Amino acid sequence: AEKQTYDEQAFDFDEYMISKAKKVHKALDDAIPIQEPIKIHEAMRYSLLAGGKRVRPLLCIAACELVGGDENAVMPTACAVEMIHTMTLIHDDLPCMDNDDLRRGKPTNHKVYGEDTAILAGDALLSLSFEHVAARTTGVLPDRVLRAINVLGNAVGSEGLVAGQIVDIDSEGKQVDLTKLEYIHVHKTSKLLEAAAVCGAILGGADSDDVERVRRYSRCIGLLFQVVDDILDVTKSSEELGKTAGKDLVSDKATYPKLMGLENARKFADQLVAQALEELSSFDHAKAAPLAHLAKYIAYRQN
Ligand code: GRG
Repeated sequence: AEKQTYDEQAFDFDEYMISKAKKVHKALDDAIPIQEPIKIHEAMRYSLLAGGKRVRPLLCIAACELVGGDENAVMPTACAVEMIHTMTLIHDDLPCMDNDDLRRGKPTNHKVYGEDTAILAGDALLSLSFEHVAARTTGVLPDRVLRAINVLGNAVGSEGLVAGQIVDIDSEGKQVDLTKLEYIHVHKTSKLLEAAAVCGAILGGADSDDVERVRRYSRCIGLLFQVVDDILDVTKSSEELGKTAGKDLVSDKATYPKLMGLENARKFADQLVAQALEELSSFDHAKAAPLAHLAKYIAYRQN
């Protein structure tokens, strides 16, 4: 019953998201000045400042504030997770990966700057992300900064995003069951969302129990993100086609609706929201409001 009360709370989630996103945008803009060599800095800025929902920085900041920390303490890390996210998108769009021409409504990085520069822009963003946390974090015990860098490195590498991507690539054209689908999503999507929130909690001064609660919350959010994405793909394309079977029900790609049916996928999403809210239940209600609303925003978004 407690988790139902968030709706009634006087908390303006849209206002919260917009104001935080603006601050993050400004901090990202400041993090990469246009300097020599101009081409690489422009390419980095092109994708980083192209828009996007800024869900990861928001998670990082909200988790920090949840445990009583200050926004300024996590801003460099909030920027770092968006730099990492952006570099994975740049590399994911390359001809040797997904070969996409459009991202965030604009031509992809390699379409504008060429493949060579796009690869380097991704590399430079990844490197800068760690440098930025190490160099710019202030007002936090060094031990906590080290722990945050550890969490970030783990989320990106061969136990994180890279693991998800390689298993995804290797599954192409093969039968993918629910266990494998979940493995891919947990690594490609949840790991970085999880790292964003966990780093926010660590830098905000959380004890280990609270860090684990935030970790479990964000793991639900990551899966939720994917389940809802899969559901929207089906419902959107069936609207477009005016038919019951959507694009992803007929394509080769494994999705939740395909493997468990649309109704069960919706039930799974509902369970994940409930679980996410449950993890927040021991925190101060007002401080948990942004994360509670974020869970619902991800669950009930229409596109
Ligand atoms: C780390 C060197 C290195 C490589 C990464 C390419 C790759 C290996 C991994 C791919 C990871 C990937 C593209 C995962 C999908 C993540 C995802 C859910 C993207 C969509 O995120 P949104 O909706 O996007 O938050 P916006 O544009 O709003 O930021």
